[in-house]
Amino acid sequence: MSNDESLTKIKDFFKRTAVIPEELSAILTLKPETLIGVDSINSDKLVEKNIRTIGDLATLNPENPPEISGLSFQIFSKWIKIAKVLEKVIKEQMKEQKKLLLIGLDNGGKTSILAVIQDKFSIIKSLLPTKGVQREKLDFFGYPIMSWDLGGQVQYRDKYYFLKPEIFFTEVDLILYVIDTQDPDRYDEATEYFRKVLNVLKDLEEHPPILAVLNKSDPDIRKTLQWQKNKNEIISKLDLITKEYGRASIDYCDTTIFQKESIMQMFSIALKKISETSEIVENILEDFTRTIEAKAASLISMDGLIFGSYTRTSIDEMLVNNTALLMQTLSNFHSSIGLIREKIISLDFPLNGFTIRGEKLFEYSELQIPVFLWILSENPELVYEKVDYFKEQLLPLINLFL
Ligand SMILES: Nc1nc2c(ncn2[C@@H]2O[C@H](COP(=O)(O)OP(=O)(O)OP(=O)(O)O)[C@@H](O)[C@H]2O)c(=O)[nH]1
Ligand SMILES: [Mg+2]
Repeated sequence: MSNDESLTKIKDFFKRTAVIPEELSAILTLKPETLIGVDSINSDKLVEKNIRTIGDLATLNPENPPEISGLSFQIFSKWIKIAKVLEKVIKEQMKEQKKLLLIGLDNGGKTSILAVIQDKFSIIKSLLPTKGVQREKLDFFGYPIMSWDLGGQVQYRDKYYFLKPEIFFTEVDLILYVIDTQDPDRYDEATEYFRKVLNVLKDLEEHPPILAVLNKSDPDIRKTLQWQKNKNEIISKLDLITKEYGRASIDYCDTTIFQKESIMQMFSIALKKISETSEIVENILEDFTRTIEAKAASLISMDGLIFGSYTRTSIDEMLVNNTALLMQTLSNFHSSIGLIREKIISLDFPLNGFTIRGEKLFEYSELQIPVFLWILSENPELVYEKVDYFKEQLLPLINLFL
């Protein structure tokens, strides 16, 4: 992103009346009240605590901000997080690309997963084992990612990646460790390779987040008891090693190339791990959900990427996300037969006393993929009054990182 582009995107975080300096670093010296959502009364209270600028805000700990009467922890914490995001963008001028590493034994499905997220379904049947590392710029999500697909055949696993490990394992933003769940005979081999990867990361003092991808969780297989047993076995094996290396526990995701949505959900989790904004998006959704007295809110793109959700219970989370994904599939079908895409999609459950409602908020990436805000509410009318305000808060974050 160029200096000018950063500046344009950063401006979205500020009130229209604010005068934004051309010099990026000078933005940190602006008063907190220039930010959208910060009012001047609270801004005065901040000054009393010696928090005079956005730069000062960014030095605070969002988990433990100073007490300020009349200002909720949640809102104060959100301001601090936004100030930190701005500081990060300004100071680093944003790193151009995120580095995503796909590692695992040969035949696990790494290259196939990359094909699915790019809708290159037809190449899957003719894929050959990857020779060494294959780097590819992914331009879906509108989020610049360089994927490093590390071919898993033994000749590469044994030496190639580990002779000069700094080439492969430094400055990594996320590792996807891909496992073929249908091949329990190779679980031990997969576990040993995982240990090797953790070991080299430890030597290099690198701590990227890791997501274990339990691939080939095909719809029919997933229902069998044997597969459940196998899944538990591989999880406990990997957990043991993770503990051995003193790392925080890793996340697991079931995927199959036969259900693109399983791969999109895995990438939704991955995106949360590499994007500083997702936590703020969830904060804003939480704030929104409470204000409109709803049960759940979720931000989902038409291609099934969940940017963030806030729900009171896990049942509500399943309800809102699964309903939204199905309704979006329906909307895509309507669009494919030439109907104009509705801006608001709503489904009533009168016997259960709630409504699930989706509204198009933005489009992202060059492909202009619509992003919908989904609400699960007993009183959806309240949404109408508040949605513009929340849109105003979410838009700059979406523009900056997605
Ligand atoms: N049943 C099933 N087969 C899959 C799935 N994903 C990949 N495969 C198949 O597994 C085989 C290996 O897939 P690849 O994507 O080439 O595996 P890879 O991990 O890239 O292998 P290397 O490049 O050697 O490291 C192919 O025949 C794929 O069609 C899946 O979810 N389910
Ligand atoms: Mg491959």
